Amino acid sequence: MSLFREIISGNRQSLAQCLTSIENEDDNYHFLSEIYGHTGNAHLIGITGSPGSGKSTILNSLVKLMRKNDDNMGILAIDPSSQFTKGAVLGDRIRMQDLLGDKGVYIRSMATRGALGGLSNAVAGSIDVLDAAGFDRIFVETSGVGQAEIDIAANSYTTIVVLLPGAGDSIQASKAGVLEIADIIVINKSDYSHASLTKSHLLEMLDIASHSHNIDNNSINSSKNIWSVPIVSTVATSGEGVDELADNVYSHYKYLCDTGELEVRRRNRIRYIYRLLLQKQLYTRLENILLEERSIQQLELLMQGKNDPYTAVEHLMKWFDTH
Ligand SMILES: Nc1nc2c(ncn2[C@@H]2O[C@H](COP(=O)(O)OP(=O)(O)OP(=O)(O)O)[C@@H](O)[C@H]2O)c(=O)[nH]1
Ligand SMILES: [Mg+2]
Repeated sequence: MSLFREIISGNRQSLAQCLTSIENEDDNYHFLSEIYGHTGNAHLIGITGSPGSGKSTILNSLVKLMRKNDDNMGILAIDPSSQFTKGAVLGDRIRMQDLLGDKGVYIRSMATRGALGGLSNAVAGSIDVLDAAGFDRIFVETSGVGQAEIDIAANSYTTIVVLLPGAGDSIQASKAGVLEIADIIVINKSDYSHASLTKSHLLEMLDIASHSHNIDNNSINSSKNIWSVPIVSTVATSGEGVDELADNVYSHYKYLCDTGELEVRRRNRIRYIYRLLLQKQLYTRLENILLEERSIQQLELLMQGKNDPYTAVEHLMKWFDTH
């Protein structure tokens, strides 16, 4: 049986093999294009937040709870910080121990690669493979750092942002624009003090944000089309509040379906992947251009002070446009 057929029929070993090949950035465009026709059915859910905020522990309780509906769950735990992250990867597995024996749950950790856009491409491709493999809900966990956050929002239909009690975290989140990508906010470790203060602080900030948003767009939205971002307090280690989080995940999906927003987000994701792939191809082409005789000549002229970089690049681009 082909690898494609085996994945579609639920073979976990083939699935793992395929995800490894994506992570290694092997040339698998042909395979991914074959898979693509079988995607588009899963609910894609991103969970982001600062390192150690409790994302994996939340997923452990949340997925266990949501499994009661018999949905198959895929979890991709992304570590954007380094290539040498076996510690963090192991940490994720330990936190999600309750799920390890469940045949309806598949957990995969993924570390970053050096090449530009490597991780972004790998995340998008892996999600598609899990989708084609028939998982009903796919969770993508990543620590909120720069590009990883953008990737998670672009790849998800529902984005959960995890914050910690204490004003610092919420202020930082608002500055970094994290609140803009949140569909659901979780204040985890609510067993620590300041949890309720953080919640009221966040509510205030969300209120200001939604007002300025409405003024900016001069929009008259009917209230049923507006999703007001819920703030859920949790203690992931005991499972407290996780049922409320699960309810919100279901409600958000219903909202997406009922309002047509799901289609909007699906299209946005397609646009994002299209751009990502094109970017990667053009980047490879750029690397080749730099090795071309004409480019080396231009560089040599620059080094000798016989030209300036602006004219050199213009000259080169004109040459490539006509060749
Ligand atoms: N007190 C308390 N501890 C918690 C809670 N949730 C998680 N923890 C602990 O916080 C630590 C980090 O939890 P993780 O679930 O690994 O956090 P994470 O966000 O997945 O971490 P990274 O994947 O490394 O970014 C662990 O020691 C958890 O046991 C909580 O609600 N209360
Ligand atoms: Mg984790």
